Order: sequence, then C-alpha cells, then structure tokens
Amino acid sequence: QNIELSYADRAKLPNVHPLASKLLKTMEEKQSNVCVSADVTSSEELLQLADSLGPSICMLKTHVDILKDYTVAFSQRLQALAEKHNFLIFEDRKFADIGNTVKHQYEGGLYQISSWSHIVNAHGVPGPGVVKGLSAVGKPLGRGCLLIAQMSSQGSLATGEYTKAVVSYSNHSGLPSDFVIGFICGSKITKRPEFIHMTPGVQMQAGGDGLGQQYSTPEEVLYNKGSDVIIVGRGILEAPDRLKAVESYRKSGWEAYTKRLGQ
Ligand code: 6AU
Repeated sequence: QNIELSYADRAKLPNVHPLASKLLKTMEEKQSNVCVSADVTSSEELLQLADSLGPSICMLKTHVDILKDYTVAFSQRLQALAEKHNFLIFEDRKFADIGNTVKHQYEGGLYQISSWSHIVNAHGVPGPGVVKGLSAVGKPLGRGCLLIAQMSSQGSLATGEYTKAVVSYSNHSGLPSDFVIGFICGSKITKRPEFIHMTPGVQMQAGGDGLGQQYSTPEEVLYNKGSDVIIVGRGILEAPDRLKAVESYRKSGWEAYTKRLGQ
C-alpha cells in the first residue's frame, strides 16, 4: 500500500534536506504549490511581480540571464522580497558542464548565483560530476539543487534510461538530504518522499506554444502524475490580471493536491 504523505508530514522526515523541509512547510502554510516562472526582461518588473504575487506562491523562478539590467542591488531586493513573502528563489540556470566549470558558473561571473538563489537546477548529461561541482559551492551555503530528469518540450531526449540515471545521481554523495532536493520532471519518478518533484509546462488548458513547449493542467500534473509543484510562466504572465491568474493556479493546484491525499 502506498500511503500518501502530506507536505507537512514530509517536512518532518528525518532525512529531508533543510531547504526541502522549509519549502514543504511553506507550501502547507500558504496552501500553495505554485512556483511562478518570472520570465520577464526588466528587473523592476520582476521585483514588482515578486511583491505582488509573493503571497500566493511557494517559489519564484528566475532566468537571470534574460534580464537586460541585472545589478547586485536587484538580487538584494529580490532576497528581501523572498523574506517578506516567504518564498524560495530558484534560478533556472540549467548547468550542464564538467564539475569544475559549473562550480565557477555557480559561484562567480556577473551573477554570483550561489549568493542569492536558494535553488538551482542542472542537467545530468555531464554525469555525476556536475552535482559534485555544484555541491562544492552550494552545500556549505545550505543551497539545494533540482536535477532535470525529464523535460516538457516535444521530442525531449530526457526519457527512459536517461531519466533513471539522473535519478541515481541524486544519491551520489549518500543521503538524499545532501544537496539534491528533487527533480524537474513530468511525473513522480522516485518513491522517496524526501524529494520534491517540480513540473513545468503547466497551463489551465492542455496545448503547446508553437516552439515545442507542451502544456498539461494543474489537475493532470498534481493529481494524475503525482508531482508536487507546478511551475507556471506564461499562464500567469500573459493573463490580463496576473494576480487573479496566480490565485486560480493556486486554488486548482491545492485542490488537486488535497484530492490526491484523499481529503
Ligand atoms: O510556463 P511557460 O511555458 O511560460 O514557462 C516554463 C518555464 C520556462 C522554462 O525555461 C522552464 O519552465 N522549463 C524547465 C525548467 C524549469 O527547468 C524545464 C522544462 O522541461 N521545461 C520548461 O519549460 O522558464
């Protein structure tokens, strides 16, 4: 029998990563499994989004390299908003190089991602060294990493044996609580309740964007596929009222989750 644990129960598991635990607690408190994908190109707009949507989300995802006006002050203001509204910051950098290179990309350069982003993600293509390199920087700071085990795009090569191999990298250095806190995936791909499953490609109506993106609904992702967090970008950003949109994703997401729990 497969007993479905609540987010709150999972937050208390002995081997859960402190950051995963914090996320699960936040999700329960805010009744939100929505990560907004703040894919905008102006830092003012991003900060406005963070301040207005903050109360409705558990996480805010950035693509810092699409900002035309990134500054250190921006990263500090974003961190302050994350504190104010209690959400985690996830820089969607998709690291995909040898351990030594990703170490520098994560810590240094213009963006110094490790200094402000709680969570980053990485492809498994290079092999487990990518996790080792990132963890050398992130682990001492208490950061966490999501491994991209599957992708939402049409024709993605991240399937089958590849997905399984990526899942195995999460235990590379022992316990799941080490540095990898979960996966980017289309469905639940590990039974270990310490891991967070996060799914992009979510809109209220199934479909696509003409550039390979494929969408499923919150209900499909959280109830049928057993994922934990929905990542929503254009479903919210392109809505006439973003606040209304984020709230409708929050409500659908929460309903699908409670239905899964059998409540
Ligand atoms: O809701 P959208 O389609 O506007 O945005 C989806 C967001 C984008 C993508 O870069 C990202 O999710 N994404 C990812 C992530 C989060 O790693 C993986 C993937 O397979 N598909 C995907 O869309 O910012």
